[in-house]
Amino acid sequence: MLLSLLLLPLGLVAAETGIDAWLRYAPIPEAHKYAGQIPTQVVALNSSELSPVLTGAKELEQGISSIFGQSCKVNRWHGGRRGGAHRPASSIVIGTVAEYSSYAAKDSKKSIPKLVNDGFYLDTTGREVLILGSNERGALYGAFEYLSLLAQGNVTKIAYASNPEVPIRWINQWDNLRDGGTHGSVERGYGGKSLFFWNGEVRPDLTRAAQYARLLASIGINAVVVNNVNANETILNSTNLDGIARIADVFRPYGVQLGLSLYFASPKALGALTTFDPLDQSVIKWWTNITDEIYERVPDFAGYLVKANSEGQPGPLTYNRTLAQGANLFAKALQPHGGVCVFRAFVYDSTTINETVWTDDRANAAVDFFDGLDDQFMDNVVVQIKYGPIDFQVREPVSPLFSHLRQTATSVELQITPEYLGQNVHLVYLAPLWKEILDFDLRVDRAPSTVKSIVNGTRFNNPLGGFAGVAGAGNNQTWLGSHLAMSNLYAYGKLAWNADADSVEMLQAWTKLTFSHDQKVIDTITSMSMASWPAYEGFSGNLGIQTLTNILNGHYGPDPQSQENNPYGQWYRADATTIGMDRTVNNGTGNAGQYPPEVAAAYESVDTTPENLLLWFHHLPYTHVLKSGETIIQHFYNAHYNGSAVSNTFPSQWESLKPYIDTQRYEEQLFRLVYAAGHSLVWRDSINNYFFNVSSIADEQHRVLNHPYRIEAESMELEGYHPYLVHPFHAASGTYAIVTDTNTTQGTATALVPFPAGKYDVAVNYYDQVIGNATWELYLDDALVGEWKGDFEYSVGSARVFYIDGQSAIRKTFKGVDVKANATVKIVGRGDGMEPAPVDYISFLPQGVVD
Ligand code: GCV
Repeated sequence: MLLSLLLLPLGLVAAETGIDAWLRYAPIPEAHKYAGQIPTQVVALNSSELSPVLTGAKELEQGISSIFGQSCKVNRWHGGRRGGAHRPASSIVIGTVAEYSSYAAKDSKKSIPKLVNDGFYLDTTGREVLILGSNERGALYGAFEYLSLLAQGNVTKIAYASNPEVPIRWINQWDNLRDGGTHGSVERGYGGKSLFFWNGEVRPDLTRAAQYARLLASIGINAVVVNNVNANETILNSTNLDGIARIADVFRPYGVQLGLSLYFASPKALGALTTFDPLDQSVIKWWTNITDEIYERVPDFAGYLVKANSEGQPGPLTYNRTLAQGANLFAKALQPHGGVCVFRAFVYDSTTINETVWTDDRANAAVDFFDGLDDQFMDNVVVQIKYGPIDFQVREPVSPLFSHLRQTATSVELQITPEYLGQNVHLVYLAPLWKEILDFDLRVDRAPSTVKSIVNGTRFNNPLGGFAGVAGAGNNQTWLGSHLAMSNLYAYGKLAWNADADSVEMLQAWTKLTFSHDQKVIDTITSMSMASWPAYEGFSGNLGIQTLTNILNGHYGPDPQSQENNPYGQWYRADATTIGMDRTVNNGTGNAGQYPPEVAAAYESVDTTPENLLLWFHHLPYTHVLKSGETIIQHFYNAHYNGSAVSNTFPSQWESLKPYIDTQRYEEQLFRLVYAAGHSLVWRDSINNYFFNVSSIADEQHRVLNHPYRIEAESMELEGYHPYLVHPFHAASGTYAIVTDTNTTQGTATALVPFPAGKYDVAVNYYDQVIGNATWELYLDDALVGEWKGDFEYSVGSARVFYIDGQSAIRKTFKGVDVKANATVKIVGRGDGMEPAPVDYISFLPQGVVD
């Protein structure tokens, strides 16, 4: 053992899959130095097999042995008071405060600070380490906290109580019962198939579900809603209710409760009633019965999550009932059992708004729908509000609804799975975005009213509020699809526990636990992660204009035009001279007026609106001058260049960590970062070309539409390939790509390289659609430089893309290629499936040039 401990600092890079996330309990550097300071046994004050206390004790045993190479066996306490003198030194005592009271001798009993539900007390100052929860779950949280400190090499003597910010610290999984359809197994999930469901039923093997519960418990999550808010009534059939009970069983030892999303029309769709009117007696009875049945199977069932009258879902408005009447239908059925009805505020009608009506605005929907209902919700209803008024965009103001619901408990819905932020192929660390939302002061009644003070209940005295995180975890080994993205899940849990937690501190603790204690690793991952949201905002959508992505399918690559002229309401109203939504009261949609007066006044005026939200609230000429002195259009151009330049530093930053990170995780992450760097250029060019086309205003720095190192594929000599006009036009350099004459034949594109001899990074921009594996070969003077396949869809979980567009556009780079004078470059493409081996251009980039 000693030998292996001594070797550890040198050889910590064995392959890892990522499945252990931050719970790797990796041996810490120089673990032997801690010998004598680490307890050698755990006393579990609750020995019932399913108790989270026992789970915590076992976790301590496993963790300590793994971190320190030292045994720390669990002893189960079976009652009887233990005197101080007889207690073995060097032990950890874990249990609830009540259990500790029976256990400890009067003379040695510590006084425990006040704990709220799920809180814990951790004390390492005495002869025993005490981990005491206000309840069993709290004790487990304390065990994870202690282990996290140890795994970070922190053995300082500490004694403190830790209480959660909010009672509702939930994860929402948008898991479908079946794979397939437009959204696959996990809607907006990029980490594989559902952990819970397969083929319409609950999976027989729930091992991964249990592992997920463990991961979530370690960051203080206390419930998971396991199925998609776009729910299916069959979740409530008796086979699935039995299955649901099995999921709850594997969650229980981790203190994680189970919740379900409901399909509002289930009484009709499943129960064969003729109505689902929430005031109809037969409907009320139906929901009461089904709820009772659930509680028979799952006595600690958390409650329901309801999406109603939104995006085609039925709801109370279908029967002219109010949203409150809809929510209360479920709340009443849940109330006798202590369950909660979480009712989503994401209610909007995409059939009635029209961009040509200047005052129409989807951002107004939540307040319009919920106004007047504040005093009508039952006490066990929580209204769950997406952080911004539209839909998880790269930047949005806080939803004004937080300031309207004063008598109703609210929770903030954050999206861990970054649907609009690069889908875990791009790196985007979200904690800074979430913190801006949580810390935003709505100034209700001209008094401090941060979002966190509203959802934690202190501002309006609503004790039942909280956080919902849409996670999208799946069954691949990385959980979310990307190793670095796991910092978002970690930070979400930490913020739900303590909304004041610091973005960098969370990130660095996570890095130590997930990768390494080495300062170089910590500094590099901090630098990349903290730069990632601004970089993504830079190349995806600036000044509050939203993520300019394809909103009609995918939500992934650039496609600004898809946001305009349709009833989804993610408009930015660009014309040849002006851009932005006028949301002022004076002249626009009135949305600014939905905020309390001080905030409304700030948003009403161009001068006082924060510039990162300028075009969210104002419609302005492209030539409007910002505080920086740039015009709006020049700011767009610059931000897109700067953001993509930052993204292009990530691969080399990550490469500098090669000696410190195991091969598998290193390679998998590098693959994503390299791809994302190339895709950031697709974003940059696409959006810049689009706005140049709309505004006809040239880039002062002459970069837009000026790419001196490119050879456009359509300008090459083609055989078996022909030019193809890409839609949208700005998703191709020069608007054209080339495609093979049929989807299964070969094409060749040849050109003379018009650059001097030298060393170049040769980049080929091509398109990889989901169905088919086209192949490409790149030759210089008939010598093969490299070959590759269109199989990207198997290695990333981002949206499935059928088209040749900004979502399927991708870059393959060969670094440091020696190019002779007057060389000939040739691409040979072979179509397959839907893929006609499309190519956009080839770049010959002198060393250090990014384009
Ligand atoms: C689950 C957006 C997403 C949908 C999601 C919806 C919601 O529109 O694109 O996938 O549906 O929000 O939050 O209900």
